[in-house]
Amino acid sequence: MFVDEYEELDISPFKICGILNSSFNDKKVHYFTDVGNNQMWAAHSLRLSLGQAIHNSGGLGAMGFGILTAIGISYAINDLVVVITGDGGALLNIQELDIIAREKRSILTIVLNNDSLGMVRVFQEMYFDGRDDSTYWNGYSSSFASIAKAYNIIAFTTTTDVEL
Ligand SMILES: Cc1ncc(C[n+]2csc(CCOP(=O)(O)OP(=O)(O)O)c2C)c(N)n1
Ligand SMILES: [Mg+2]
Repeated sequence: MFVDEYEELDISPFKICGILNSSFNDKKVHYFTDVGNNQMWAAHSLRLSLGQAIHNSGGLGAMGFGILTAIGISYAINDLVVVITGDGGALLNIQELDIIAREKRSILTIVLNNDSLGMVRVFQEMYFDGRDDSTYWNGYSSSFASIAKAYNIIAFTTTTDVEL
């Protein structure tokens, strides 16, 4: 069992990973994360079973890694491909959704949108008296689901684990 640090929320990274764990328990899955809190949450709470693996950019910390690496690996394997990325990392290579669409790659991409460059914001809270310069603002002008739909990808936004 893992401890859900955000138990009070209707949806949390821990709940999402819990749903992935139970939905894909007996399936071969390659998970990909980006960089930031999304990477840490996935590492904490994905429980890999036989035939499952998780990939990230490790110490390189290359934001934007998740979606495009998943596309590349999807050509090499026949297993399920699931990306867990942050909003910041997703935006660095959002144009790759066009490759997913036109090459008809079957890739489940989950954007954990906390409207924030979360990991750096946390450092600013810890070491810079909460001066969250450039890491937190009042949300985006667009929605990730709308961007994905513009690329003809099936997409939705959810704020509850029940709906997910
Ligand atoms: C190309 C690049 N730019 C900046 C950073 C520094 N950095 C590390 S984590 C992070 C925040 C990532 O934000 P987001 O993708 O929304 O993930 P979250 O931490 O919110 O889950 C940043 C800016 C980096 N690792 N790589
Ligand atoms: Mg974020």
